[in-house]
Amino acid sequence: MTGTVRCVLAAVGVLGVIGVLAGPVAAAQKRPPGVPPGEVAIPVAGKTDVATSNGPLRVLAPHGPFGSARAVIVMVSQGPRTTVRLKVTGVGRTAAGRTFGAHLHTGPCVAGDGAAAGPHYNTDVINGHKPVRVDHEREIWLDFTVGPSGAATASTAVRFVPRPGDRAVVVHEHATDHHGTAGARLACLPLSWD
Ligand SMILES: [Cu+2]
Repeated sequence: MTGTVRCVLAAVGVLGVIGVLAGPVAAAQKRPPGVPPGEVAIPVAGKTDVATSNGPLRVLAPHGPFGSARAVIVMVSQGPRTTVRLKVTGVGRTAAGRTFGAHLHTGPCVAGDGAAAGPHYNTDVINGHKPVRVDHEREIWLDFTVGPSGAATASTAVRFVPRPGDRAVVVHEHATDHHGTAGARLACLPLSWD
């Protein structure tokens, strides 16, 4: 399945989505909602906003290792906090051991058009706070290191809730440095919610 859904789920649904991310993508698509074995059930009061995306990475640059890669993103917002988890599979074996930068960007994920994704989603910029600071607390950074099987996971937690939109998680060629820079845009996955 390619695409993005946004929904409001009760606690069991949220845990189901997180459980999906915990397992292999192919198996997860067949797994019914619920808490899989080994998952810790965290009580959640009231409603929680969840945005998910699951599908092939869209290639932004030729010759990268993401031509056959897929990803799952789950973004859960509760009150003022947001947790995002990313799982990537099917990365080319030549990339094993490499770390790639990944961030939520403000614009959409358009194959072959890395510029369409726009800048990083930065809560200071979005809310007009100055001076703008660039770090993992004000942006959603999901750098990952590829394992020998071509899979990787990343997660982050921030104290803001990104505003709705058609956005992209962009994968870059290098790990993110302290300026928020990570090199060329190699691939992306769309993430939309409203
Ligand atoms: Cu980026």
